[in-house]
Amino acid sequence: MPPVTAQPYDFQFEPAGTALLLIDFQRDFLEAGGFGESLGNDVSLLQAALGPARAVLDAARNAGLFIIHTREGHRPDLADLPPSKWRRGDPGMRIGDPGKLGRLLVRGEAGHAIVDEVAPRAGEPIVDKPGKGAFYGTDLDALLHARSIRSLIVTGVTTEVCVHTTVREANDRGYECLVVEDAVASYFPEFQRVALAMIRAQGGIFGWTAGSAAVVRALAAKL
Ligand code: TIU
Repeated sequence: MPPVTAQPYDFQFEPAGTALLLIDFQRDFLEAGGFGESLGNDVSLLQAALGPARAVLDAARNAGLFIIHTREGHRPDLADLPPSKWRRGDPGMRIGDPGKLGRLLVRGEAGHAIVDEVAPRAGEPIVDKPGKGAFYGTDLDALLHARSIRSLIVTGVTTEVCVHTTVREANDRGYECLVVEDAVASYFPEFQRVALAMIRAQGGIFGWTAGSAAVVRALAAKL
């Protein structure tokens, strides 16, 4: 089985024990008028991750990997929203306030949906998460345990927030994480660079990183 050519060294994985995570590819983060823009960000920077993420998603589907999508968002009554999270950002555009894509970061609103390019298919679980990490307050660990998953290939937005938090949570739970460099994106180019460097530094302190082409090549070789 060929490994993925990765940093700090090759990433070994078995398809049956590996899941692809697509983190928070939601309109709220990628499109104008959503939560990401309400925080003052240029959301167009995140679009670059969609093509590579789609390529990895197609290859993972072909290879039969377990595929899990996540969405960050809150209950319509905001009962699961800590006041500390609500208070951040522009006081005129807080979580739950109406925006061009519906109420910001609220489940069921237009902005909460995953963008068409990487939309889930039937049979691919969607994990709704109230926090930045995909393990906090969710059944993600149970979904992975039920399939004896030990390795995660990780894509999504944003690199230094929800991707990083999730990879750190996964690493402490014993999962081996490969972050796909061009299938994750940040609103801040310098954070993108440094966040990826932080994962693979110190002999892979949180995991591995590799480009989407290398991941697609390894997945195709396993067919
Ligand atoms: N603000 C920011 O960069 N990200 C988030 O708030 N959530 C995710 O990363 N999904």
